[in-house]
Amino acid sequence: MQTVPNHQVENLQIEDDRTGLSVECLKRAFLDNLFYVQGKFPKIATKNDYYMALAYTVRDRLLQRWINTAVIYTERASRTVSYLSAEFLMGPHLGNNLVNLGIYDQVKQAVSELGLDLEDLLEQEEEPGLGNGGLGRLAACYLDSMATLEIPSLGYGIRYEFGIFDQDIRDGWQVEITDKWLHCGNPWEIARPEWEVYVKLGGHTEAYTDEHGRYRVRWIPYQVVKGVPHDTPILGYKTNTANTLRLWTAEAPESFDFGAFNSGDYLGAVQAKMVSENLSKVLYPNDDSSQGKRLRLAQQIFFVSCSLQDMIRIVFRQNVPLEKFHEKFVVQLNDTHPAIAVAELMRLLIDEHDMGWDQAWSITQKSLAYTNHTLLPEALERWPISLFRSLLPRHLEIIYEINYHFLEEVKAKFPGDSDRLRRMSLIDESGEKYVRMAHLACVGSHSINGVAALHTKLLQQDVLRDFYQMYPEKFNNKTNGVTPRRFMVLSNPRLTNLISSKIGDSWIKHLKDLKKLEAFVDDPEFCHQWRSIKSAIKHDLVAYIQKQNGISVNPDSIFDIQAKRFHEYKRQHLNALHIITLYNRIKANPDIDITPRTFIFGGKAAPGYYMAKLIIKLLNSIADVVNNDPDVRDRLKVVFLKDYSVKFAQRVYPAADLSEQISMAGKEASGTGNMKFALNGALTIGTLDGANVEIRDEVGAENFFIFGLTAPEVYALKARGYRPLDYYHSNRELKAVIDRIASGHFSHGDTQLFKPLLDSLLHRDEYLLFADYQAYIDCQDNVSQVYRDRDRWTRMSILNVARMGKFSSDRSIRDYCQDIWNIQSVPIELGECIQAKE
Ligand code: 475
Repeated sequence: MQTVPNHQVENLQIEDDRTGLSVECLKRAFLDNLFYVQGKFPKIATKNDYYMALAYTVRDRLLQRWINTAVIYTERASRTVSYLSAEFLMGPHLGNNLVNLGIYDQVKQAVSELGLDLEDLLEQEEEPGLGNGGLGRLAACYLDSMATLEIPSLGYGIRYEFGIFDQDIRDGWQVEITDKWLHCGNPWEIARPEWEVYVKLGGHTEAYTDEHGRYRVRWIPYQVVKGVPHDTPILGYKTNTANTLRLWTAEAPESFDFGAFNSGDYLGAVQAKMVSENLSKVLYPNDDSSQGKRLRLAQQIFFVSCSLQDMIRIVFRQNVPLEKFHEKFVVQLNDTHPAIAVAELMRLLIDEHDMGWDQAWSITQKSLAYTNHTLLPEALERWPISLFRSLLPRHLEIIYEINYHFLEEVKAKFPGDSDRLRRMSLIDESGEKYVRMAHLACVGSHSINGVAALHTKLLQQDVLRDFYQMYPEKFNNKTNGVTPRRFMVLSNPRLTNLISSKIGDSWIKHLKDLKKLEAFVDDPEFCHQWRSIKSAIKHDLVAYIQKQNGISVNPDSIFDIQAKRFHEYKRQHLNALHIITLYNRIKANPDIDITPRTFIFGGKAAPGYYMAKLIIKLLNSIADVVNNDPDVRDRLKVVFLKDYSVKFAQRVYPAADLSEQISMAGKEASGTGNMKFALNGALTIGTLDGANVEIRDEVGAENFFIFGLTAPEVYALKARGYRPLDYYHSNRELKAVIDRIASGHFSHGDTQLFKPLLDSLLHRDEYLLFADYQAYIDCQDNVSQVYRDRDRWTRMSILNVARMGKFSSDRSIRDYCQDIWNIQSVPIELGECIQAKE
């Protein structure tokens, strides 16, 4: 569709009621939106109507910035980061936009003068759960930081109709419920049907000779799907920059099945429509595993092709020659989920835009950069060749050709090393043939990065070792970060205000400024305030737990929290072994002096991951027994908070005393929850894994509870031959814990229920719980001791926060900009373009 220049429209003044920030103006605008957009008046309005009216009021204020930003980027054809991710775990938009617009307090007052409560309205928002965990949330933090740093950027992904499932707990087991996040409408997005694109799937290819006598390939697809972009503005913190998150929905093209319609096969045509729409129907709920499902590959090519075609459209619209695609865009691949971009960009340039192979390859490599997020072998994506060919016949041909050139390069660099060729090939030919997506991403990108120093080192030494030897210059580390806007300013206003009252508020944009807090660590008044705030927040969580779980919790106990996806490598069950150890000590000696603790868990398990679900059942079973045993006398409480989400996380991080980061060393790529907890003043008990290593380096070993085997020790132990039974037989407390579970004590006498879990520990223990058990218990005993010295604990807490500056996602993004993206900020002035140009 053409845009029509219209000077009358250009000269329109944007009305004040859509931009004004005074309380009076906000009230007027709110009522106006309630009436004209939501079609309600106060007498019959529901809470959701009020939420929607407020959301539209806030969106109006974003639009002015959004349009200004788009105009300036277009006029200047600014270099742009394109962040391709199958997941964006954005969390609720309303509160975050209020913070970033700087109008939280005005809006609170405005709605309160209308007899409403802002917290109530915030609670009303259904969050877009378009991600599983760390990887999706990281993408969201990065969008926030790019906007805040005024970096032109587009997030590209899928607008799943159903995001990550809602979790219920029934009889202690996880039950999955579909997430209908769109059922009340989504006020934050604007559909852009005028920028729809088409994606081909299936069918076959044909070679032909074009009018210049060149060899060409034509792809005759079996199916064509339409992608429609839905845009959400991403506002920076106190800047005018509003970037775009562009999510694609899949639809059937109107024309495609006319054949079927006309032949009277109405249901067949509708069927084809449903098949198309399936592509953006549901988020795959697996975190850290890949199952090689056809629909998943179709989702990947769908959003990658839509996004690359969209970028090419933008290149043309801005009069940039296609040969300069890589100067206009740098495309960051968030794991291998979008790695098909390597073949798709080649295909678009060669087949659709007549470019030669060498030039297309050079542009592709210069444009793409790849971030790896996992060290788990089962998470490395591979697609069976037969499946790949049936869905993407042309891409397979292109991949074969890339592979041919690539293996020639390897041969030239390492002559006579056929084993290396086999290991590095883009095609795994050891048994059934597979396409290896990580290899494709490595070959097709100019940058390969891990997400924490240790992770990058392990990639270089182990998982991607051959590629490191081949292309050492491509490898770099970009330690993850989190946005302090959502995870401090919005979620922890009390601590935010205390900090800002002492050191000003520059830290919100320059997190390293938190360092200034160190000057107050010996100020008793400040320490007292610090402690009262933590206590007040804990009281709030106590009330919530009472309401949600009907469990009364002692607010003076240690709030010991593990909140993350359930996975054996993350070892929630090691935490369980500690709980039972303390329980056993109480049972053996009911008068024992134990520092009271509340163990809080939150997190989902992949629906098909039986062991993870059994661990959830175990925790809930322990909770039932421990919380109701009169001997325990409220010294221990175990709480499983169901349906962990971003909204929920914001409530949990500020209340934590102790953050559990206890993965087996060498498995957690980085972790980002570890950063959010520490930023909110929790102390960490953790292994030397992922970013824990760097957090400890920053906050100081004396302010961090470290335990367990290091990554090299893990490898060494496994190489020696690990025998978990030896630990069981030689460690009295460990044996008692295992025996207690095996006896049916937590399962109403059922000795079979947890047997699969116990068998796996006793006979394999892949994640070395038994090897780390004693070190963990000793470290926890030390935590309990230290907690009794409240002044010391508070001091450690303050120093943790003061020294967390490195872990802002702003720092991560600055590093990406400098080392990978080669991009500068583009500040946005308000009013210079869409307001009257006389
Ligand atoms: C790491 N998700 C964390 C975080 O870098 C790290 C995998 C397959 C399919 C769908 N989702 C996934 C992940 O691999 C993932 O979330 N990885 C996590 O990325 C951000 O902090 O250590 O486990």
